[in-house]
Amino acid sequence: MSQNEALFTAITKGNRKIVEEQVNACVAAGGNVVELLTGTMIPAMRTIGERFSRNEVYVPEMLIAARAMGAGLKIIEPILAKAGHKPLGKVCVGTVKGDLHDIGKNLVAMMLKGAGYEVEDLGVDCDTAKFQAAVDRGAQAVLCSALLTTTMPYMKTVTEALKGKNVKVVIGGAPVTQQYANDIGAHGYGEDANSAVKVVDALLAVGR
Ligand code: B12
Repeated sequence: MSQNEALFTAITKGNRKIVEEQVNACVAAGGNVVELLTGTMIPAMRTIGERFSRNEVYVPEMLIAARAMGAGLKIIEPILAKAGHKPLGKVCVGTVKGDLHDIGKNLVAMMLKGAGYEVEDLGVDCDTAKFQAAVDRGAQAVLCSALLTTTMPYMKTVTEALKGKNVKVVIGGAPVTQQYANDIGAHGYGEDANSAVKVVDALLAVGR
């Protein structure tokens, strides 16, 4: 998979204008936006995380990189979402309590919309009451995201609060593993936004 160097650098440097220009140029040329996302944009965010770990950049740099990434995602979102069909099912997505990371969660929401689900985005810092209310509004699957090892345990709280309800709990995020999902009794785990769709398809018995 080839990498768009200009876009990669623009995300890592938090240059929103160039990110928008590069993504728009790809769209205008009829390029593959999924490839742009997985081959360039997500690796750029991973690189920023590695630099943060090495103390080469700090929170403000992470934040401007995230904003630049968000601007690019905004352009891609309507292209990924196929409008005008009957939803395959209703799901909700949220980042758990105490956690403000939303890029991965937004991607998961985007991919599920694109795959034909009705998606309620609950935002960040979601407590169990928020997830429960979405289930009461008809969500058949709850997708929880966590990026911090300190907020990950809240997924157990959510899973336990929803036990006995007619809903599937799927978890994901950088520190989360299949083993952790098994340990806390979640119904599913996905390592990325594509696998989120596959896991939800399987749990809700949606055939493609
Ligand atoms: C950008 C960023 C920020 C931004 C977030 C902006 C935003 N709007 O999201 C800001 C600057 C606010 C931030 C703040 C903090 N951050 Co931060 N951040 C990151 C960074 C660099 C990138 C995260 C990201 O967007 N990745 C790109 C997306 C696409 O990947 P992703 O989120 O993993 O999502 C993918 C998969 O995980 C999966 N997925 C995600 N969710 C779900 C859910 C389901 C259901 C499924 C199936 C799949 C799935 O699919 C996604 C797409 O493929 C990471 C580094 C990293 N490597 O993750 C650190 C990182 C997560 N942050 C970290 C830290 C420490 C913090 C702070 C505590 C820093 C501080 N001292 O203040 C605060 C905490 C704030 C809070 N309460 O949440 C640490 C966490 C360490 C740990 N082990 O807990 C990391 C790992 C950096 C590091 N290397 O140390 N951060």
